Amino acid sequence: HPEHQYLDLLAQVLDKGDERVDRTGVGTRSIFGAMVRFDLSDGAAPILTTKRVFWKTAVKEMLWFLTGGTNIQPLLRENVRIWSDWPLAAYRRETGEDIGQLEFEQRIVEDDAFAARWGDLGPVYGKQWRRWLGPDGREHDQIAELVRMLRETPASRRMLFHGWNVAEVGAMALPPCHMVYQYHVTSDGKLNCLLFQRSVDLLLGAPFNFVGAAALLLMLAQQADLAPGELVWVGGDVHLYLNHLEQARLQLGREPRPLPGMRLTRRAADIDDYRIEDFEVADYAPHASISAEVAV
Ligand code: UFP
Repeated sequence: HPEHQYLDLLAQVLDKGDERVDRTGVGTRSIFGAMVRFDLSDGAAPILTTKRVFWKTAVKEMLWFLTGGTNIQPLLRENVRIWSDWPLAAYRRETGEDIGQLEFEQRIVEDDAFAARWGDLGPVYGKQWRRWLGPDGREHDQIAELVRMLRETPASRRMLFHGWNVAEVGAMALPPCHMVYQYHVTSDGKLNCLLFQRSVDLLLGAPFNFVGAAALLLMLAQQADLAPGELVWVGGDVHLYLNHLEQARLQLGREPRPLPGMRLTRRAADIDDYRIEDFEVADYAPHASISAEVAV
């Protein structure tokens, strides 16, 4: 079962990870360098079954990246709250006001001026993917260029897009974790993706990142008239936060169930035309969800 690759990694980090204090102050156990491969060609999706993964949230996040947006307002309007911690922390720090998360999120949703002032994350993923600013002032749409290459030069070894814009990393709420996506087309028309993720919260981040990358692979394959192939995921610093160890042990005690299927229910006109309703996940019967705190 492909999920054993993830569980083995979880066990390895739990048992053998190097323990140290990290940026967040929470502390982690970590290993450096790991690979997980998922075959999507038979319709299976890398949505873990040993706990419930809220796959729609991950797909909505991916769709939001594709819009090129960097403000959390549209995410919150879709009830996606995974990016709220950073703007909230900035608001509290700069105003000294001890506002609650729900109240902060509500103000972002209802008040456009407030959202413009406090909801922006800086030039994160969406900006770099769709509007990477060149030295001549021209913006580069890496996703559109990728789709063009997949169609026109599928044997190319240059089909990738990158989030790590060195000149702008300092202005981002969080530098890209899922950093570079490279694509590869086989002679029989299958689309493979290799995602390099420099930093991996193995309990909370990775399961989401698998789903986002798979959703993107399905969209790109459809746009280039290719069949889904393999998702190869490579992690750099792969870690478990010290307040996630119990959850990891709980998950490791569970037996994986068959992976669900994921497919697109409609042919979209272009890469900007996808909606959450276009994604269908079938036969997902996971173990219960496992809650854990995000380290900010
Ligand atoms: N992280 C992920 N996946 C993501 C994301 C963040 O695992 O998609 F945005 C985690 C990795 C790490 C933290 O625990 O967020 C980022 O911290 P740092 O920038 O110090 O690596």
